[in-house]
Amino acid sequence: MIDFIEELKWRGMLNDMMPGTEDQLKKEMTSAYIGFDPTAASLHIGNLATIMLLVHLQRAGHKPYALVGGATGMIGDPSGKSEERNLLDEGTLRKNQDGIKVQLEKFLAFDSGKNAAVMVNNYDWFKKFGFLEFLRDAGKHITVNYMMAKDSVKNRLETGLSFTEFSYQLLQGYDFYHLYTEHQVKLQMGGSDQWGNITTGTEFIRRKASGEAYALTTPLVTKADGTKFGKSEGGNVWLDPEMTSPYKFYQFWLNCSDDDSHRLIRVFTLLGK
Ligand code: 383
Repeated sequence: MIDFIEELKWRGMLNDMMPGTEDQLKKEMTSAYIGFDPTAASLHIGNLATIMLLVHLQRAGHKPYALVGGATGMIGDPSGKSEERNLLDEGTLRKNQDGIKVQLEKFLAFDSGKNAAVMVNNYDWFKKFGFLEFLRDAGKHITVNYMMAKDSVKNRLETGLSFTEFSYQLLQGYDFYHLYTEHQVKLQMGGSDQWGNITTGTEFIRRKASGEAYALTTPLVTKADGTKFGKSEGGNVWLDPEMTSPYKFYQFWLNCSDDDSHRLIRVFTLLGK
């Protein structure tokens, strides 16, 4: 059986993890999740880098959860974004959500017994949540001071950040709490841009459930010019062949520099040492 953390280390896929994460993974079959917001009709290769975390997790005998952000997609994560986003309409969100689901299904084994992958949608628990109830049950556990210390908020204090986007970390934090209490999910993973949101979740779990949960991030895949593979910036490499043609997709990998390809082969393929 492969060791998940060792595997990530030699592949250069480990950015940061909370103390105790490795012990938890050694102790028992652990359920871990990553969230994907339906902000576009397709996932891109930046998302794929983190899907690979779930793939390795499952190959190491643990249980992967893929969360589709039906609710969080309605709000918009300010992490790594320098400007307020436009809200997406319901139709677009639904279409995006369906597309992303189909893509995620291709990478994980959903019928492999005990550690079969599970797909969840946070709209399922948020649709029943009233505003007052949310303020009392969720908001009360996290201080504004704590929320303001996150990079996603700090970086926007000059340029502006709506109350809507400011609240985003509470939604993601609450998701982790929900999955922890309902599905025993003890680890949340993501790109390094997600560290702040993930740790709001572990904080929630500590305060609301007196529980211990863990965080692990992978380095963001960067473009040749050092910038992030975002979804709303131009030049994305999409997984959907209608959005990035197979020709362009192939050319993208072929055109990678030799220096980059060593790194990329370790992240995007299952080839061994
Ligand atoms: C929503 C609800 C959760 C947990 C996570 C989320 C989504 C998260 C987010 N993620 C990005 C996205 O959706 O915005 N707030 O595009 C990207 N991820 C992954 C990875 C990444 C991040 O889907 O770094 C790149 O792909 O974490 O930017 O309860």
